[in-house]
This record gives sequence, C-alpha cells and structure tokens, in this order.
Amino acid sequence: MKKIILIGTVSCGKTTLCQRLNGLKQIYKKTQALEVVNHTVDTPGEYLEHRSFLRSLMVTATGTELVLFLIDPLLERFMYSPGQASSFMLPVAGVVTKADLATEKQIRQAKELLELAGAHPIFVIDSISGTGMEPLIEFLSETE
Ligand SMILES: Nc1nc2c(ncn2[C@@H]2O[C@H](COP(=O)(O)OP(=O)(O)OP(=O)(O)O)[C@@H](O)[C@H]2O)c(=O)[nH]1
Ligand SMILES: [Mg+2]
Repeated sequence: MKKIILIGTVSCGKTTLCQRLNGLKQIYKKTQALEVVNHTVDTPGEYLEHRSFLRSLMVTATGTELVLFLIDPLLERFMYSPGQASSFMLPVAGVVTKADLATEKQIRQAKELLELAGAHPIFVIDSISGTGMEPLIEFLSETE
C-alpha cells in the first residue's frame, strides 16, 4: 500500500479511516499528535484548522507518496483553500467521509469542494460499515 498522510478538520474521520485501512479495532481516540500506523500518517485536525501548523503538515507529507484530503459532508465550514492541493509536492486524492449520515446534496457539495481544492480522484466512504472502501483500497494498492 502507498504511504499516505490523512488531512482534514477535527472529527472528520481520519483516525476511523486509519483504523479501517490498517485492520484495527474502531475505537474513538482524539488524535493529539502526528501518528504513524504502518503506511498511514494520521494527523490531528488542528493541523489543518490552525494555519500556523500547515507547514508541519507539508513537511510531514514529504515522507509520504500520497496526500488524502478528507472532508466531513455534514460540516458547513470549508477548511481547504481553492487549489490547496498544489501546495503539496505530491498527488492529492479526496475522501468524503460519513456518507451514511449525509444527504446526496451534502455529498455532492463536499465532492465539489474537494475538486476545487485540487484533489483527484475522489472517493465517498462510510468508515464505520466500510461502504465505499473497496475502490479506495484498490487505488491505494496501485503501483505506478
Ligand atoms: N457514521 C459515521 N461516523 C464516522 C465516520 N467516520 C468517523 N466517524 C465518527 O466521527 C467521530 C470522529 O472520528 P475520528 O476518526 O476520531 O475523527 P478525526 O478526523 O481523527 O478527528 P481528530 O483526531 O480530532 O482530528 C467518531 O465518533 C467516529 O466514529 C463515518 O464514515 N460514518
Ligand atoms: Mg484523529
């Protein structure tokens, strides 16, 4: 599997996705610091929300092969800037989480916002049941 870094706001579902990708038990644990789990780097949501931490995300990302921008479709606020993907010197893909809780409209809007941020391709998942995980896992397993 590609070495990836998970980025997104507080509670958007980074750790839950990390646990699912790594076959770990799904238990809630607030991420307090950068955490490496096998090929996945999990980050605290504050690193995206507080602009002064953005540089740390970019430095940490250099040790990975792919950035995943996660977005919680239930959130009204949008934390990615248009074109933000280009500030990482790496491919950036997008993940809409919590598809089980969102309306079709919310999912469509979240996808549009990820596109605007420059993420491609975009996956829609429910990390709790695992719905939508297969295409994402396939993509992460692809070798160039
Ligand atoms: N229903 C549903 N709940 C989810 C999903 N993904 C995450 N959650 C829930 O959302 C809450 C926050 O998830 P986390 O994975 O801890 O969020 P995080 O992005 O790691 O948050 P920080 O560590 O604070 O940055 C937990 O209660 C999860 O169970 C999902 O796809 N569907
Ligand atoms: Mg977390």
